[in-house]
Amino acid sequence: YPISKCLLNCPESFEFVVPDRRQNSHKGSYGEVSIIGGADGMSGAGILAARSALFAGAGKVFIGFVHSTISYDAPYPEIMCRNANDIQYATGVIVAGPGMGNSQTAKEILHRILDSDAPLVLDADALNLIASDVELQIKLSNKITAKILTPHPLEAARLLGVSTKEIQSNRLSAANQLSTKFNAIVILKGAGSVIGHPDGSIRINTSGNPGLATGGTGDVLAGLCGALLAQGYDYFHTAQLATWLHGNAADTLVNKRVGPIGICASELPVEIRAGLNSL
Ligand code: NPW
Ligand code: AMP
Ligand code: MG
Repeated sequence: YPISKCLLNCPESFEFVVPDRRQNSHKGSYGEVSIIGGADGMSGAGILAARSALFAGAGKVFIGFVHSTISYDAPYPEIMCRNANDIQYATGVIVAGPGMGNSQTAKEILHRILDSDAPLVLDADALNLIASDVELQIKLSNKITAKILTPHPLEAARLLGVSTKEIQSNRLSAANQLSTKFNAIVILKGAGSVIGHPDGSIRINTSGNPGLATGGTGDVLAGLCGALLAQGYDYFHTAQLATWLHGNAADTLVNKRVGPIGICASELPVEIRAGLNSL
């Protein structure tokens, strides 16, 4: 299969249409996203993901904070903040992991999430918890709703029980192994993110730059995936569009000389929104 067919290098390479916002629509038409994460000391990760989901057009955005010591007052007035134990796991898309930590509470919440029927985006500590718990791995593999996993190379290494070096030496194979193992779409992040489909299809993203090598950018990608899934995109299309838009946002910032040095994760959602509205 020619590798050129796998390259995501411009919106024209998408094999799907990005629909317009419908005239006769309302917030219920664009889905709900709940970000589960933001444990003590990492509330920023949850907030970055939630803000990203908001800027990417989700109808309603919640954060379920995993610990209770921070204020539940919204850091952005549009975002609804709860304790993770009080989130309704039956409605909307769940994005679990950004800043979730590896506490026993986090693990119990992840069990509840994997027992629910919610479409899932799993990132960061949700993946680390799964890597260390066989029961969670079985639940994830058996879950039949849409699943997108967004590991960076070390998270992928933990999930496959190998070294980061082994992941990086054959990224296509690693993405493929993970998507087969968990019957999920996998976005193996890093320069040239690789997207694997359980049927063996692969896409390689060409947007993005080393300005993205800074804390919180992955959390923004996870929230973006959640927003697109909530708006009805198929899970493979969600992964492709999100990965491309995320890298394209960083490229736009470089073109404006806001980077590559010093790009901040919180600057990406505005550019992601511009990218989405221009498609
Ligand atoms: P090294 O250094 O090369 O050995 P961790 P985390 C590797 C939250 N955050 N290519 C690399 O390893 C997250 O959401 C909170 C090769 C790197 O040091 C998580 O919940 C923030 N290697 C939690 O923190 C903002 C690569 O992985 C190591 C690689 C921990 O997540 C920050 C890091 O992995 C953060 O998002 C690549 N492309 N990429 C907040 N504001 O609240 C990564 N690695 O140890 O799992 O830590 O990713 O920071
Ligand atoms: P995380 O490590 O979870 O914060 O995710 C980092 C995000 O930045 C992922 O989307 C990576 O693909 C992206 N990224 C990191 N480094 C680079 C790079 N050198 N070139 C392009 N994208 C990168
Ligand atoms: Mg991350």
